[in-house]
Amino acid sequence: MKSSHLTLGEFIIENQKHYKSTTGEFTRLISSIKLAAKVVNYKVNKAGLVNILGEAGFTNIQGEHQQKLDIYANKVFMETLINREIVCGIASEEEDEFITIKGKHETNENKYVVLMDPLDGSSNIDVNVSVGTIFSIYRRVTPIGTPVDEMDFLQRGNQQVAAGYVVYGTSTMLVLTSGNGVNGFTLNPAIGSFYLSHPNMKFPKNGKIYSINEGNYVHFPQGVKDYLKYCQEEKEDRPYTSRYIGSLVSDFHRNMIKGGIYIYPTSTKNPKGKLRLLYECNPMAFLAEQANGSASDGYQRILNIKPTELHQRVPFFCGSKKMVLKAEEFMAKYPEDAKYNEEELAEKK
Ligand code: P6P
Repeated sequence: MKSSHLTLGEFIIENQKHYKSTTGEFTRLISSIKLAAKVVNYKVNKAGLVNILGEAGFTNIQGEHQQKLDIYANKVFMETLINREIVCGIASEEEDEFITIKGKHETNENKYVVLMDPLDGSSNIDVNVSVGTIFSIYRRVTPIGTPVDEMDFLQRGNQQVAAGYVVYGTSTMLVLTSGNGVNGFTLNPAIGSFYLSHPNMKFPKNGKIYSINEGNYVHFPQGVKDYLKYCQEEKEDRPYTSRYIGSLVSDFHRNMIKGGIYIYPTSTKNPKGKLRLLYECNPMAFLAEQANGSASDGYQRILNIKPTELHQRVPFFCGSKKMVLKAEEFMAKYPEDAKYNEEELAEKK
């Protein structure tokens, strides 16, 4: 069967050995994420037509106003995963604490936990800009059959079993890795199936696009300011192009196809950065590395960072390997800025 006609389900079956689905649990888990993505996709694409836009009047643990679609997307992914009893625990940007999933008989023999940002970039919905879902999958580290514990979620990113995102854009795509490269699947809404459209996705080694909110320039650490000046100076290969749409998944996706770097650094406004380590930076870093890109906090590999709390934030430099390396060269001149989470680590001692 020509690979371009493979559905996501067929692709996983064909690549069984890579998808660790000894008991089919993993396949069922991806299948439930696929279903939830289709339901959210339908709502996101209809958002302009029904009275679901605008503030829901609640805020999440980040203190961010929750758009109604945030809440809706969280509900869809949670219910789909819980109803199918495929995982033993879930953590979400929209939930203050992690959720333990009990089985029918009060025990749950499943071995995977899922962490997710159900609708990232949701402030873009009202202006019809792409948004996305980000997910990260781990094997639990506590005994199967017992209630999950925080340590099942506070695992380093290099322990991820799989990670991916859904980008609800001009077309809806599910981009997935389980440690053997990155593959992109495009939804055919007429049929309701995701088809392999971007096999073996790779970041170009270098690129000419940088994605950062330059409105925060005065608040950036000096290393970031120096790197931005480097990107903007008149040289044979520069200035680069600035492209930032305020939606991590969309900026990442474009940069992976065209080559580029995405940066959300610390700033005086966000002293630890804005993006969350567990369900934004780790999954995107896993995808980046599997696509020959890289991801750091400006100083160390994102996937090596030991998490200390569920919603912790880290600075994020991610994209074409040579661009991330160059940015890190500028950051290295200011080692004091590497200590952005020092007091957090001190508290944990
Ligand atoms: P700012 C969306 O809220 C998000 O988490 C990312 O998707 C996006 O890249 C970033 O924050 C935008 O943040 O501060 O530039 O508006």
